[in-house]
Amino acid sequence: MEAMDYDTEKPSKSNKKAIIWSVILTTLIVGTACVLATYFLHPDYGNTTPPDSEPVSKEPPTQGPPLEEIYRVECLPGQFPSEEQCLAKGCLYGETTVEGVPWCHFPENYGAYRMVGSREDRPWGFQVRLQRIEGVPSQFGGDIDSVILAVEYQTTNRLHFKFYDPGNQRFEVPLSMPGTPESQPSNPNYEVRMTENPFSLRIIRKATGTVLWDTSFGAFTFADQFLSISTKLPSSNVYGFGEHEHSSFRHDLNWRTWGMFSRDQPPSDGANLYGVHPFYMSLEEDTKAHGVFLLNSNAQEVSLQPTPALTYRTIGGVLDFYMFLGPTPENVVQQYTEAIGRPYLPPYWALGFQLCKYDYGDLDTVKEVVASMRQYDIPHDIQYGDIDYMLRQLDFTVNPDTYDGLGEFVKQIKEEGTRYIIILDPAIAANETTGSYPPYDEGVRDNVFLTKSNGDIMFGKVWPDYPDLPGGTCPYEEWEEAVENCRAYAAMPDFRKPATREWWTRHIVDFHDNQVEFDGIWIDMNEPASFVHGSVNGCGDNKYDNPAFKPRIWGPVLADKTMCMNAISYVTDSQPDLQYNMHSLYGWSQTLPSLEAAREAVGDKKRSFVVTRSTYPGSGRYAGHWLGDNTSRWRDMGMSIIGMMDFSLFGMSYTGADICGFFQDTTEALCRRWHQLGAFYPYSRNHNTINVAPQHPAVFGEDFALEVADVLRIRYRLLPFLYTLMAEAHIVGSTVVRPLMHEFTSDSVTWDLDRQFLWGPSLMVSPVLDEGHVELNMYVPKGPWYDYYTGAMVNRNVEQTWVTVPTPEDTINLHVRGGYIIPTQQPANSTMWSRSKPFGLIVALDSVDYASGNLFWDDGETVSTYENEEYYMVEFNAEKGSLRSTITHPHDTLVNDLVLDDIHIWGVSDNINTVILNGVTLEESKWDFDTTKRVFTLSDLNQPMKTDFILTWT
Ligand SMILES: *[C@@H]1O[C@H](CO)[C@@H](O)[C@H](O)[C@H]1NC(C)=O
Ligand SMILES: *[C@@H]1O[C@H](CO)[C@@H](O)[C@H](O)[C@H]1NC(C)=O
Ligand SMILES: CC(=O)N[C@H]1CO[C@H](CO)[C@@H](O)[C@@H]1O
Repeated sequence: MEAMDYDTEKPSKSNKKAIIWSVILTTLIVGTACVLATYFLHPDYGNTTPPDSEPVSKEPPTQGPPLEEIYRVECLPGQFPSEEQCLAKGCLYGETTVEGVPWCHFPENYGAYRMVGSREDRPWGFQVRLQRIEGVPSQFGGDIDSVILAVEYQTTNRLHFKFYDPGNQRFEVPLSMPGTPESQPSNPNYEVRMTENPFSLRIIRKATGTVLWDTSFGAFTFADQFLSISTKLPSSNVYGFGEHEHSSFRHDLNWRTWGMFSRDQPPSDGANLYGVHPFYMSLEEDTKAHGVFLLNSNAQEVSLQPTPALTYRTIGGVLDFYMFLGPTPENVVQQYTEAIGRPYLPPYWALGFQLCKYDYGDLDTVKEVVASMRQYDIPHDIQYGDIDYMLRQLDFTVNPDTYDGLGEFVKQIKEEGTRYIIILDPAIAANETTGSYPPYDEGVRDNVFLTKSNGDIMFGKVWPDYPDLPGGTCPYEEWEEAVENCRAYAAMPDFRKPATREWWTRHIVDFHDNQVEFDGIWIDMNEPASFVHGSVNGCGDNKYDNPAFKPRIWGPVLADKTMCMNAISYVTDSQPDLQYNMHSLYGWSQTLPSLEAAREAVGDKKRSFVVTRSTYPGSGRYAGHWLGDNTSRWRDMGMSIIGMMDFSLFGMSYTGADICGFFQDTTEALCRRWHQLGAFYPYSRNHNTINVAPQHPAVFGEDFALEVADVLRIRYRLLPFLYTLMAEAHIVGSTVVRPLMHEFTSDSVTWDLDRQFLWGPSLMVSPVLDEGHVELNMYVPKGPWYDYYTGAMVNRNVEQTWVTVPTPEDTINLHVRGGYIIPTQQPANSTMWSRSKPFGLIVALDSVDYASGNLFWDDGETVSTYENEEYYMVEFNAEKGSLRSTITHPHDTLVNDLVLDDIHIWGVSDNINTVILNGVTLEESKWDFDTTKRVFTLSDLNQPMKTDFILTWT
């Protein structure tokens, strides 16, 4: 008996062979059964429902030979089990030297759930019941026996499917998503099939038969603190998932696992960063695209493998998926943002250049920096105050020693055209003398903070200092000592409570009215970040802070650098829950209340501005996002393009990285190139940290300052175009920073391009990203394309090609795509002045002399101008020999004093003798035709924007 027991646990070689055969046979049999049991569940396939008889329960999976490496899905992730422990879970064990390949993995056709009963049809789709198969070993315990899968056919291109526990209301993310439809679309582009035992799900694109999802892979698991599902993918082109530092836009499927849990973490390879975006887009082999969103906020990870396949693992909530069928990448983003909410339209001035630094030291230094911007005439729309404007880093205070007069200064620069943004961290200092710091006292009174289960406030520590430090500053250099001895207790507002939102608004409005008339708010440290782990008193032993499975997120515990998972955190006023579920929603939950408070503070129905560090799907509706605390390194500058492209997929169009880098001293060469690239960030801000060399545009001397002013003037010239793109993103959900892949999807070279990007469909930005380089190997997709600076064509009728272009130190490559018209405006030192300057047009003709474009214009700062029809919209169309404008949404008062002065038409094929504007021959002094470059330039037209025009040339 002893020997036999031993044999069962550790099969001898001959035993192993027998088992191998039995597995192969079982696999064949089960495999056939699966095919037979595949139901066509779409109504198009008639009323085929599963048989009512209960299928025979399956034996627990038998152990067999390890699978070929690319088919392996990890069993017991993160546990590194021994062979015995692995086999005991019904899994297979096979050592390999290939990094990332799991040793302990699920057998083929493994399944922990089967379908029971019949499919229940509903007006919106159907649901089925899944039952855990008896005898299948549990991975981490807490398995839920009975699970419902509800499949909603929401629209032709949107499928919603959710696995949940019918016996127990589990946490669901309080994001408002489209509701259950009353009926199904008549001919959806997808089809859903299932196998019964083990249960698996397949989603198929009807038009092509491409299988978009196939979960007959790995193991579907639904336990209290471990929910997992794997799917094969139709191709290796996977984009998205965040927030991470990705070294390529297209994912590396070579066994990478990405944790998602919001964390105060400077971008580092493999780290989970500030926001959470469980969304990916996949480009199928035939270049159709689809997207998948997992609506879940618990600590989670996704593992990518070369099969190609992926596995989701999360530790709470439900498995709530939305699939978007595209079929173009832009369609996918439009459909995704239709569901989670379209990006917000920032005020026009928020597209201007922005300047910031942590620890200017004092107001006089800020004044000097602002004066140096004026001195070199560098466009400057926004100046910031980081936490050093505060007294001891306390929200809603101004340091009376170093920033006395800040309120007056802000009033003055605003009159000159430069706005002011303040930072606010969520953490509220708790150690001020009672009565001296109303934000805390009133917060206690109104019960606005995260608490322990007994109702006492749970304290962390962030930046605010204790009031009584000797000499007023922290004498400790060492981090841990400073945290312990200098940092005050800090309470975290719970922004899901109405009382908190009232309290937050009250203090924001009060600060605006009585101290500093800021224009918008920058919300930082809202992961929420803390310098102690969990709380000042730890978290205690509990299942939320110590789950059996911890996804691959940084730090030894979930509460690393944040609040305890067992902190009480409200979903709604009447629904207390836990940080365990709400943690990654913290920054998201702070965003709308901050925007509403800022709007109330600035008044007059002005849009105001919020930029946030921590984000979740839907954050784009209310705010922009900077890419975090990057370092002043060449590689970080390059990766900022990928970061922006990722956020384009996540429905946030107002993004950018800190120009010249945040940590460490920048160099003049890096900072020069970074200003060139940053001039094309939708969110264009130069910012760096404390104790590093200043890096504002004027600090490197006159030549540098004038170069920065020049490249920013290109930005300002193009602002009407950028604003139109932002408006389109807001209206239809298109991307602003657009990967070339979105426009040239059938050109497989573009699938990997992430060192160049587009603004909308038509402006290509190709920066130098490497130190010392003065030429660039640049990809030019199918043309024609025109050089922005000269209007010369680079490739009429040439197929796509790589070219090496000289790119001197002071230049960034910009190209305009034939077929498009870009609206421009003469630049100025801020948008306050540029908005009244004459407009212009760049008309880049395609190979049949056609081009079109448009302009969206409003007052640039009132809320909901599109929704309230308080905007002006004009379309431009060029054909052979003519260009006309058509005002599609007139609004005379908005454009009364505005004119169009210059037009640049590129790629004109026939020579020009006569030019007629609105029926009148134009004097020759107003136009010029360069017969070599084929560039036709008109100037001083003085054409009113409030009337249509027709321009012809022969
Ligand atoms: C800071 O405030 C907390 C909460 O009231 C209190 O427990 C703690 O003792 C205070 N610490 C100091 C140094 O005053
Ligand atoms: C900005 O330019 C305008 C003219 O376009 C000028 O009147 C104004 O003084 C300038 N402002 C600053 C702050 O330099
Ligand atoms: C320079 C830069 O932006 N690098 C990284 C900054 O951080 C974001 C994430 O917040 C990354 O995506 C960028 O690649």
